Amino acid sequence: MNKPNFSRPISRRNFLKLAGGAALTAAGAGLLPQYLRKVLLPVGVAEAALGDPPNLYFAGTDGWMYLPPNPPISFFHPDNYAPAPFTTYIFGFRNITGMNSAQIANQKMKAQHNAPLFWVDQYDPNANGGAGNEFRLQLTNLGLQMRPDLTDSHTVHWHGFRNVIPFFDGEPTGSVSVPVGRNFTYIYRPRDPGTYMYHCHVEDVEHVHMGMTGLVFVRPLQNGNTALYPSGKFAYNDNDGSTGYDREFAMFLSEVWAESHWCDAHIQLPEWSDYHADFSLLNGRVYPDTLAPNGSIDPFNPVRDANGDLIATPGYEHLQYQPLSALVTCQEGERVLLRFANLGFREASMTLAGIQMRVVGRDATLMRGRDGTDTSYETDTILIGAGESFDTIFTAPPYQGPGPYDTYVLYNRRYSQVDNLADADGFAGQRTEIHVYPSGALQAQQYPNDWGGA
Ligand SMILES: [Cu+2]
Repeated sequence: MNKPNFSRPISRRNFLKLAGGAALTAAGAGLLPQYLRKVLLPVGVAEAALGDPPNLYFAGTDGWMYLPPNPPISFFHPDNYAPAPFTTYIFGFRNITGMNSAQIANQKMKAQHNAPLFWVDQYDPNANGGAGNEFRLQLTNLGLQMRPDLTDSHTVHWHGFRNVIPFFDGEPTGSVSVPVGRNFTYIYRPRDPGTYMYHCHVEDVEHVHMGMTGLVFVRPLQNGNTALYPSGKFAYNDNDGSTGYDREFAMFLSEVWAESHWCDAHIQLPEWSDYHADFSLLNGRVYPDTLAPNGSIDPFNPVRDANGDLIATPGYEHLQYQPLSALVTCQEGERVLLRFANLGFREASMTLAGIQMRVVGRDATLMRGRDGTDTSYETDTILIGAGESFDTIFTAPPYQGPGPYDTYVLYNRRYSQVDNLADADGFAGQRTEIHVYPSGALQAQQYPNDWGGA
């Protein structure tokens, strides 16, 4: 934290950075002069509130993940530093909520990709007896084990979140960021339901591409209204039940350019204008790993070992740090919400073969004109640019059998992104499956991307 220097005038930007730095710890907030505290902390947030336990606690660090090693890409992939079964160096986040300090320290070099999926409720000023339901996300920075020379800070920036003040932007020249060993608590009052993505905004071409990216969504106040749709679950405040759904699945698109990951591990500088993705990933995996089971993905009920480490599903040890499955399981007749977000650098063209999807939201906005006109539409393909999100709902077709379920394919129809430069037996990319079961075969979903006991 820079020492305040009041002997010369400070610009508004430095003023905010200074105050943000002071807020880096709960104790720091208490050091703010009264007038600064009033101006700079969100309304109603006293230092006592900053000391409340956060809803989630994340750490930024580096680590290893797995991508199919065959065919190898020059000497960049698989990385010869990578401990088996892993292949690829990453930066990323981990959910350390509820860990003790020893467990937290153990998570250095244990980043995951994509970053933990999480969700928050739309802000309701009447919640908690009128106290509201602010959401607190605390962030710490464990440093980069492979690159102690890089003392980069990290931030959490909700891309598309309509709260454009430096506290939430995370871009380091105009905002607050979290240096190694420090803590910062982001406090949100989300007012616009829908699907967003989040990423670290420091050195963002590098930190985003290296894996500090994930999906976050905001649940609408309309949730719980079983008169509009029996499940009481909605994507938006639609007032008519049109965005009601029975199951929901996050579909997060990202990319890996193997050379840049190798360079970061080997203390080399990648030339970012040479960018070309070798791998296109869906929920941090490539097909057929996209179909493998979830690890512990409910951020509010995390399951870990005694050291705090993620637990690999037996038989899928290579996916220990890629816990989010992309397999969709549902029963015939159910409405299924797919929440797409793309934080690769290229456009994707996601096709659901044989089932029409209805696009009900784009970029966290209900598809409805200002005069109320319904602008939702049906399609089997959505074209998602980098930084865009889509909410689509499909109705699962009748189960036909034989077999326990019917299979439909969800894939990126851009050949280079579903194929990932592979030969016939090589690694495949952004492709997964929809499994449609007969009625009564599955349990209700416990959390997004849950298979319902399939
Ligand atoms: Cu970062």
